[in-house]
Amino acid sequence: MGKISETDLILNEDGSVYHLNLLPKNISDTIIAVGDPNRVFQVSQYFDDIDFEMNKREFITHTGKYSGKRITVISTGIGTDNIEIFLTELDALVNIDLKTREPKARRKKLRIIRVGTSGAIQEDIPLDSHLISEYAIGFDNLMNFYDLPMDKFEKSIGRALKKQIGLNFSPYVVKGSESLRDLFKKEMIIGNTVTAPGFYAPQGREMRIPARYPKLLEDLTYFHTKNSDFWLTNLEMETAAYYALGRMLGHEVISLNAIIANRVKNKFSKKHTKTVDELIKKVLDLV
Ligand code: R1P
Repeated sequence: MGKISETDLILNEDGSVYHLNLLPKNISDTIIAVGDPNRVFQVSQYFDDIDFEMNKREFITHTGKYSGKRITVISTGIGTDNIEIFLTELDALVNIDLKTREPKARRKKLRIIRVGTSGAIQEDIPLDSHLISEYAIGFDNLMNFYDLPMDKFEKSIGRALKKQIGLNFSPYVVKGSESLRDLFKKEMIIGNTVTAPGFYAPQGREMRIPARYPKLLEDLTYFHTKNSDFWLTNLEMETAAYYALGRMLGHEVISLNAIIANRVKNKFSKKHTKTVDELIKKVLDLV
């Protein structure tokens, strides 16, 4: 690969990447990613010091130290389209020489940990628990524009879901980082997460207009493969894009979910800020 053009890799006047507005020196190799921009402050309040702050659009960044570890926390806003921008620009910061616009010969691996909120779709997953996404299932169309390598098992889950729900596309299925899963698993439920391209109909909610798949939630709750113990556990809006692009770009990525709703019981947490806070503290201590 040669030089990347000015319109493919857009840089700001100070040399920073276009949307994140960051230079390579502004980030650590360990990144905590959150959806809600306010959650950046909820994380960095625990830092011993903050040596860098930036905000542009929904992407707020704080870099600092926690117990001697340098950590960056960045918000992404909602949705897989934002995650594409986020991961591509983060990767450019470490794996492209921004001066020569050429990919570096030695690739760097980042550790990226999503600390998000999510709704459980199994009755026995308690409100205010913490769940690690082992696999992610993407109902969005981002991966129609990339050639994501999937193994036989991942492809079979996608096909089975297409059939069961009667979708006119196969969802993409991708596993997260095993080493990061093992780092956090003592403290959390392990599950498989459905990433939806919207909050309402794509997650089985109906308000004033009818949804195309009225049985979506039920189909997801009862989806189960015969030859393996594979259940779907929760719904959110980013994890599949994290895992898919993480795999393609070669970074370690894991998604951790504060379960703030149970969709089967129709219950929403009364202490969701505390539940997220407890997740943040676990992550900071273990990472
Ligand atoms: C929807 O309310 C948002 O909350 C969840 C979903 O993935 C979506 O981004 O995660 P965050 O709380 O991390 O944003």
